[in-house]
Amino acid sequence: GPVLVPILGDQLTRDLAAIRGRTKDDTIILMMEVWDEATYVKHHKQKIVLIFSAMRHFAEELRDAGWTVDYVRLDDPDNAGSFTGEVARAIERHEPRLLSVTEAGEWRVRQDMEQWADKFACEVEILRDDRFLCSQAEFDEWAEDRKELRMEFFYREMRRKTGLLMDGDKPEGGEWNYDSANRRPPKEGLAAPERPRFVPDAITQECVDLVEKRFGDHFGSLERFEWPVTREQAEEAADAFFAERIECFGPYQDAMVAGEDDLFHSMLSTSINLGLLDPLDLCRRAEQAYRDGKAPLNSVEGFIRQIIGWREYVRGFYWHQMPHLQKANALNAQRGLPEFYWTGETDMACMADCIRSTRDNAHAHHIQRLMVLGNFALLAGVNPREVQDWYLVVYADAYEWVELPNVAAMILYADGGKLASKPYAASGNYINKMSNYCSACRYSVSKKTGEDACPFNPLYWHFMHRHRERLEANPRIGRIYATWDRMGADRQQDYLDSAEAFFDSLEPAGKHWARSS
Ligand code: FAD
Ligand code: DLZ
Ligand code: SF4
Repeated sequence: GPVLVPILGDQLTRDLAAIRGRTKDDTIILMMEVWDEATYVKHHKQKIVLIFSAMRHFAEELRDAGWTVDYVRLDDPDNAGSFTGEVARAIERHEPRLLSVTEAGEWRVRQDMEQWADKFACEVEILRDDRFLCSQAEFDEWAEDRKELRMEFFYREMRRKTGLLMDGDKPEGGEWNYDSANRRPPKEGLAAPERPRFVPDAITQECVDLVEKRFGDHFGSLERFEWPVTREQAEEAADAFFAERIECFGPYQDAMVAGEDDLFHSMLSTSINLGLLDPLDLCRRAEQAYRDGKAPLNSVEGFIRQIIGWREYVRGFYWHQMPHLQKANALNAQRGLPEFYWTGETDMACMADCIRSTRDNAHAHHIQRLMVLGNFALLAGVNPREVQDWYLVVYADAYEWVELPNVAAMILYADGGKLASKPYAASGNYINKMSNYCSACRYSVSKKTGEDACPFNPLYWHFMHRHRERLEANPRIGRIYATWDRMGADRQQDYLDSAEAFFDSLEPAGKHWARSS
């Protein structure tokens, strides 16, 4: 029999390990739209359209290149609904001599995959996903004996390994990290060049109709669907980023402007995660822009750090910390996720804008995810499982391997500080400095307590107060308690009362948006 090669929805490249060594006349590629994947959380509608459309387009790409593709659609009457069920059916159809698959990105799917050798009569091989620079073994070795797993040190290893922005054995320009140059607040009227937007073709439109019909009760808007769904479109999006936006990427990386949903970000995460773009190739292009004098070092280093630093690091961290990372709750946060994360109905102008962008685009940029939406969940003490589900549902680029470390460890400190040296807690001041949100908000960012005070202000102190025992010993935080102690009991009580009053006004999510009951 032939070799059967299942390709998962986020493995859409002909460079994939399981495709690379195969011959066309001896291989059947299997692609499966399955109910379990579309509903293990109730993904944003755009996320499902994106993945189905990109899968269907990739199947065409493969067929055009002469491969045999067995493509199972969601509404095929015999669809078994799961990867394992569909692989079993395909084995009956094709009687392969070998099942060759590239390891799944997520724990949940890899657990299933590891059963396949026992379940199926044919031989099974699981290949390493070498779209990532750093293998699990390499990460585990790096992490061994380290108490703290700081990205910065991992990142330097990756710079050396790839030779990106290296000047011999020294970092280009003398520093490894130019983050301090990447915190410019938005100036009045800051706006970025329009990025390319991709009009749905017939294949995408069919997916839109399918999702409206089958997943109509999922979160999110389908009014504008503009994501790249093919390799050519993704390349066009990358070209536009390198031509028009990378120059300002660095300085305005942490800036937020109401209604400006992309600013100078690359908007390439969906394409990278699907396999439409190669991350190392993008880094090389960024370096070239610097060498050609088209982009400053701080922009290029920042971009490269996000990819060979953060992206590789969180993936290593995920596998290193699974499965317990899913349940981690070091700060014992128990509050339900407020309803407004789903509806956007809140008077906090910053939260409302970030949630609107999330609903309209299945996207928000990094600092919105971190310092607005994430910071609020941290300060309010929202249960990590509910926050994890939300992030996994709402972003088109969300897969558990990248979402979970960012949510549990980066924003919520639920891992107790393995990833971050301190919680990313901030009061309204930070958001005011880095955005134009506060001028249009019904709350006053300069008011510290009382009804009109920016909720981030009392929430910040409530958080610091309730976690004093754990945080006081941390040298990067401890001195904050000197400020708190100097306030005196009345002022402290005002803060705590204001925070409690705000908590009382929160409505927990009513209907179960993230998971089917
Ligand atoms: P850019 O700002 O242009 O950055 C370039 C690339 O760097 C991104 O495309 C991405 O591949 C990579 N990158 C940047 N930051 C990170 C990071 N912290 N972790 C991993 N990769 C990074 N990214 C996802 O791809 N999927 C997620 O589910 C996801 N969830 C997140 C949840 C939280 C709470 C936070 C704080 C961040 C999350 N991120 C996630 C990281 C980051 O916010 C997105 O990658 C980024 O906003 C994507 O937009 P962009 O392509 O314009 O990124
Ligand atoms: C996210 C997703 C969705 C919504 N649907 C599918 C699908 O029907 N078929 C598929 O192959 N992949 C899908 N995916 C992506 C998978 O969840 C992702 O490839 C794995 O979880 C990675 O471990
Ligand atoms: Fe957000 Fe507070 Fe500013 Fe309002 S005042 S936009 S709640 S930071």
